[in-house]
Amino acid sequence: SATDLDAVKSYVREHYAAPDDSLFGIAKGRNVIYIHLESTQQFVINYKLKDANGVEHEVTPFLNSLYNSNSTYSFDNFFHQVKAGKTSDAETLMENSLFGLDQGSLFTQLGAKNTFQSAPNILEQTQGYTSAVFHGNVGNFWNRNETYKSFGYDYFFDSSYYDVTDENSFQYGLMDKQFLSQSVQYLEKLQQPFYSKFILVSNHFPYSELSGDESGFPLATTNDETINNYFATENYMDNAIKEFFDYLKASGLYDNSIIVLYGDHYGISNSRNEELASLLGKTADTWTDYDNAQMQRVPYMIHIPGTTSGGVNHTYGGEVDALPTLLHLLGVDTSKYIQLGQDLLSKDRDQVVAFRDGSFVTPNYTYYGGTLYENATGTAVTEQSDELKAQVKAWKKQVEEQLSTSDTINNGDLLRFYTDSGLTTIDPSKYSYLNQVD
Ligand code: GP9
Ligand code: MN
Repeated sequence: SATDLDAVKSYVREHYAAPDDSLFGIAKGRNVIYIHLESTQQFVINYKLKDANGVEHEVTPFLNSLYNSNSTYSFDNFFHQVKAGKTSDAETLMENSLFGLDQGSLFTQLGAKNTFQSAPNILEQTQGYTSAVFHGNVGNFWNRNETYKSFGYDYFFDSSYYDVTDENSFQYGLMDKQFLSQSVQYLEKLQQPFYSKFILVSNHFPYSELSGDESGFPLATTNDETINNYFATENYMDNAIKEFFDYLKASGLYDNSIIVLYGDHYGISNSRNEELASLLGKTADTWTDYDNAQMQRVPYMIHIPGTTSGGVNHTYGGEVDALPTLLHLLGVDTSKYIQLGQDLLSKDRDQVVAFRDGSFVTPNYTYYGGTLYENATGTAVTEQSDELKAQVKAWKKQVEEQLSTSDTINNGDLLRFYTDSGLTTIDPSKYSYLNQVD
C-alpha cells in the first residue's frame, strides 16, 4: 500500500551515496551505448588460454584494451546479482537499481503490470533522450516486448527486424557479428542523444562450437566440453565488439557517446568450477564455496572516449549500483529517485554486495552458502570475535533490508504511488514495437 512507501523512502534517503563532484556530468548529453556481454565473467578479462603446445592466446583482446585504458572506468570487484530470471534480472538491476524477484523473473511476472522509473524514462523526461533496445532473438523471450514498454523504451528491434537464417543464428538468435552489423541501419536513424542497449547472445550456454571462418580459437582441454568451448565463443564475441567499435568510430558516433559494457551473470555454473580450477591456477580438491562466490564477478566497464581519468577501480559493488553510477556521469541528480544501489564512483559507498539469496561479499569477508570466509586467506572463519560477530550480524541485516525493500517495491507495485521523482507515469499502451521503420 501507499504507506509502505514511507519505509522505502527512508531506506533510500539513508543509503543515498552522493556523486564525486569531479565526475558528476562528465558525460552529460552523450549517447549511451550499453553492450550486454552474455554470460561473461570477470576471469576472462586479461586471461590467456594455453593451447596444446603451450602457446598463450588472449581470449578477449579488444575488451582488454578497453579494460586497461585510462579512458575507461573499469571495475574488478563488480558482481552479478541475478537469480532465476538470469538475463532479465540483470536488465532489471542495471536499468532500475532494483533487484529481480526471489523466485522466477520480474520481467515475466510483473514487467507488463508494474509502474517503473527506469533509465530510458528518466533520461527521456530529464534530458530528452530517445531510447532503443537491440536484440537478435524473438521479442517475447523474457516478456521483453511488454516489459520494455513499461520501462519507457521508445524502440525495440527484435529478431523480426533482422535477416536471421539457419546459418547465421542458433537457438538464442542471431550471431553477434551479424547482429551488430545489421543493427547499424536502425542505430543511425535514432534521434540523438540516445540511450541504447545491445543484448548479445553468441556466448550463451551451451557455447556451441563455431564453424567456418569463425572457428580457430583454441578450445580448452578440460573434461568439460562447456568449459572448453566457452573461451572460443568469448573470443568471437570480443571480435564482434571490436568490429562494432570500428563502425562507431567511422560514423563519428564514438566521440559523443559513452559505452558501457557489463557481464550479465556467470557463464560457468558452480557445479563446473572444480573442472575450471586447473585453468585458473587452482586445484579441484582445494576449491570451496569461497571460490564459487568470487567467481560471480562480472565485467563492468564505462568507456568515455576523450577522458583520461579512468583506470581500474577496486570498489566492491554489483549490478544494482550501475544506474546511479551512470546517471551521475550523465549529470542527473538521483537523490529524488527510488534506487537501491550506490554510485560506484562515490566516496561514501558501503561496499556490501548482496546476492539475491542473502549471501554477500565485502572487501574483507565473504558470506556464502551459510559460511563466513576471510578473503585474505579464503578460509572459513571458525572462531569469530565478538566484534566480528556483531559486524556480520549488521551486514546480514543490511543485505536483508536491501533485498526486502526491493521486494516491497516490486510486489506492492509501489512506484505507482511515488510522485517525488517528478516523473510522469508511463503509459505502456503508447508504445508499439511493430512497424518501427518504413
Ligand atoms: C535470450 C537471452 C538469454 O534472448 O537474452 O537469456 P538467459 O538465458 O541468459 O537468461
Ligand atoms: Mn544471460
